[in-house]
Amino acid sequence: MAGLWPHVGRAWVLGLTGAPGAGKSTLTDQLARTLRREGKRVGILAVDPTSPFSGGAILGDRIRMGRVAPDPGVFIRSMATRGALGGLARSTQDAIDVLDAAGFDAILVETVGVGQDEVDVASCAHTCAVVLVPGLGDEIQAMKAGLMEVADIFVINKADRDGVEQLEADLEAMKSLDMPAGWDPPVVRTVASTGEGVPELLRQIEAHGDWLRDGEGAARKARERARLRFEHLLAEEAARRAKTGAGSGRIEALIQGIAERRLDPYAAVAQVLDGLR
Ligand SMILES: Nc1nc2c(ncn2[C@@H]2O[C@H](COP(=O)(O)OP(=O)(O)O)[C@@H](O)[C@H]2O)c(=O)[nH]1
Ligand SMILES: [Mg+2]
Repeated sequence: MAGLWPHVGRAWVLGLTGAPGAGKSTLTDQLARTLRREGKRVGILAVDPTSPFSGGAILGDRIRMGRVAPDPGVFIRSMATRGALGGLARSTQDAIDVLDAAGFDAILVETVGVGQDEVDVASCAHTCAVVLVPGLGDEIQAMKAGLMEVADIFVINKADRDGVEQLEADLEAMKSLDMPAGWDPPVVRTVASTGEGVPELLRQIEAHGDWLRDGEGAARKARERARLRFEHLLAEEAARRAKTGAGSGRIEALIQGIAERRLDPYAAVAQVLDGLR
């Protein structure tokens, strides 16, 4: 990372998050194609253990062109590393940095929007698009769990289905309640399977980028990302050093002590950290 760091910071990172089946991979594929036509190099990180492009159009494309003319302008990586050291957000952020340093202009990060892990992943992006589907009713409720505040753009995908107006009305109503002043997240309708609405989505992504760069948004977001990353790494490294310092035998004894209720967990942690120099 020390070697890469001087080269990091050029790429635009777009997060696409939403429920499984919402059409994130299909949308990512459409966006990637459009960006390729503009001559941009595109990195794709699929942080989606449920469907890492397994049936997606990109895989199809790669197989179709794969053997003769692999597109060196597109790089795809699945990040099904749940449970990995440091968590999904860290490995995703590291992968983003590698692609950024490698000169990819745009990095598309697909995540399933369910838990805190995914909200953290979404916060790795400059622009976060929350992908919703009409007719699912509980969608908006699910978003209250934290995705609402990370949304820079709302995408109503599968706009070829019934219920688009209802979802749009629900979103607008919710926005007027919850949104701080500043950027007003637009609602964009798409049909990812045909590409309809994708140019408008790209236009809104660019508009959000312009807004970030013009104001203090970009600097503020960069600082939030830096803080999150630093704090995660600090906690992780502190835990690692404390454990190494104390030795595994002592750690196991403390754990046993907590299990047998001889020791409260806070006291156990304090004992280890007090030994950390
Ligand atoms: N009718 C319709 N189907 C779509 C649309 N976008 C994606 N799909 C289909 O929905 C399914 C799930 O799409 P996928 O991109 O894998 O969703 P993901 O799990 O969010 O990545 C696939 O069968 C797609 O072909 C759309 O706009 N309209
Ligand atoms: Mg997918």
